[in-house]
Amino acid sequence: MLYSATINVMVKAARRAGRSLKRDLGEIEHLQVSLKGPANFVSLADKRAEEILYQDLAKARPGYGFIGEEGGTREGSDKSHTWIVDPLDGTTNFLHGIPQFAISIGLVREGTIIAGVIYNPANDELYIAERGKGVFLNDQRLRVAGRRQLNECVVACGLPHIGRGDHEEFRREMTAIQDRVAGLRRFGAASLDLAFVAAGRLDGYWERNLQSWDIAAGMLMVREAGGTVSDINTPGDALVTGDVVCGNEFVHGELVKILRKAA
Ligand code: 2AM
Ligand code: CA
Ligand code: CA
Ligand code: CA
Repeated sequence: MLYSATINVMVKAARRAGRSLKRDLGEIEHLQVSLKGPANFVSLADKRAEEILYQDLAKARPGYGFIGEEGGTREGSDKSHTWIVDPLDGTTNFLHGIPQFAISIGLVREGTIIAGVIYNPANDELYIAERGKGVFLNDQRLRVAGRRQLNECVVACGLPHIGRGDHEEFRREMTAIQDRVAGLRRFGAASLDLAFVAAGRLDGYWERNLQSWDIAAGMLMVREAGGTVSDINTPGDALVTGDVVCGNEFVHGELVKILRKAA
């Protein structure tokens, strides 16, 4: 695959941050783990990875804005381009040595996600998407799964975190979906859940109360794989609301129906 210069910048940054995460993996006693809020852990691993991503991305595209989970928003002179970065998505998994975590980099131009890179350094899986050009996993083009029987589908979700979201509503949604699908999963890294839908590993996925850095890159990947992604309650933009549901067109439609009824 021949990728654009921008994708090459993103991939290089993701791989360098990935090496940092791999060095820190299993070194929990040296990582100064703390809580930002209820059940929201942050560690030196998150901060080191974000600093690498900021350094590399800002150096290559000096004017672009930068939104990172740990460093907040840094304005740029170019008001139309913004990086949206999660340096470590799945911190809880990472701190427990569970190899389901990733670096997620999205690039937004005038409100539209135009490029995304998600990299899991634990298994060296690298997902690359560019608007209108498709999505690739380690250079293999991806396509969402084609299943049209919900009872054959494997669907993932995210659980509401302590102190956030409507836990009763989630239990109603989960029960309603569980009754209709072949399998329900909860992996704990939103970016990879979306990438798995793009890869056809998962038939669908929903989660509420996410942040733009969790989903910017992954949402583009689902779309570029031919899937549908939207807000749960309205046809609106999940990047803004943080309530995301996706799958192939059929699965997405079925999940939306069940979730709205259960809410
Ligand atoms: P993180 O690891 O970058 O924080 C899993 O449901 C998703 O929610 C992950 O993408 C995770 O991203 C995020 N997450 C984990 N704990 C959270 C919390 N307490 N509040 C909000 N988001 C959280
Ligand atoms: Ca976090
Ligand atoms: Ca995250
Ligand atoms: Ca994070």
